[in-house]
Amino acid sequence: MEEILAQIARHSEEMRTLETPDAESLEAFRIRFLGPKGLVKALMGEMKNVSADRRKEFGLAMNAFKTQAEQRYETLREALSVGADTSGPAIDNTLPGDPLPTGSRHPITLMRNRIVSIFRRLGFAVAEGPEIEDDWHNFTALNLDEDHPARDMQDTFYLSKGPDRLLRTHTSNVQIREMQKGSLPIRIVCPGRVYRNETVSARSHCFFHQVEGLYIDEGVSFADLKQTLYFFVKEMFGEDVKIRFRPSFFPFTEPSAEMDISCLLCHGDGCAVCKRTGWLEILGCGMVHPNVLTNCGIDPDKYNGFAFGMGIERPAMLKYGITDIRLFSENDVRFLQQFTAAL
Ligand code: 2NL
Repeated sequence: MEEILAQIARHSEEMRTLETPDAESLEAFRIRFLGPKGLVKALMGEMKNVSADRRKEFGLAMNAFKTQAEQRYETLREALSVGADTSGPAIDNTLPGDPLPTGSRHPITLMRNRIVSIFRRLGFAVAEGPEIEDDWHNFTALNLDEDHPARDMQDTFYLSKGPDRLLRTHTSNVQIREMQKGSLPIRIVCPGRVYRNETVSARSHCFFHQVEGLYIDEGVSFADLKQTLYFFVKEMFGEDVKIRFRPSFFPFTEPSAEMDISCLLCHGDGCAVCKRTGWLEILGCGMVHPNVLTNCGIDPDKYNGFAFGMGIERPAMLKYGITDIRLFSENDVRFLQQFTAAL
């Protein structure tokens, strides 16, 4: 028994002083002390040679030895992993950094910016206004009578009735507000989101984007309107694109017209996109109705002007080959990351 206790004490001392500078010597420590053929197991096996009255004493000594071995092993193992790789710099400064993900502009934003920047070169300023509007600024001021179908709940999202609050159906409300300010002449474009109570499909959505334009001064002519829009189309779609005006009707303009451009895909030959007509309708326009000027406190005998309105989604779909309008508002990064133009 004394001999066994002396052995335990010797190995305990050996364990205390033993250093393991690398993974190999650490593993050797584990095998020597804690392995299946290690010292803890072997000395434990001496139990049978200990007399019954000293087994308790032996058991306590062996337990202490085993715990010491386990703790020492843990300490040595931690020291090794903390000090790991001290041979070279912990960080390789020569590696390239993690790339920062850069965003891309939304295709509607790209198209809006293109449209707006062309009109800015012609001296138009950008004006913005509320998306939640009262019925006077959205309808009444624009010469729509009380029973005009656009006012119907079927077509317009109402937030409240009496007083009426609604989601604007066009950005004309911004132009009405600019005219009410009374500072003339006015030359503005009004980009923004508008809402219509329509069934969502690949071709139409309950909200979309618009750019409207307004020019009010003395002696503005229909020729000014045509030349402004000619310039816009050439800048936007190229010199080769043909243009035509068709008479139309809007309550807020007189005379009114719709403007078509020759189909960008078939160049006028007729295809599925232009429904075999060779033409694409891109905007509505006209000379501002005198009633609208009067409603906004502008004297129609002194001033006149033109206005136009166009959607952004359709030209964006044409330009980028997008076939479903819902993609614009689904926020799928795989869709959004495809548009990398700078503008
Ligand atoms: C279309 C037609 C148009 C206007 C919008 C307008 C605004 C005021 C006065 C007169 Cl304040 N007119 N805007 C004029 C003609 C057509 O839009 O098809 N838009 C998508």
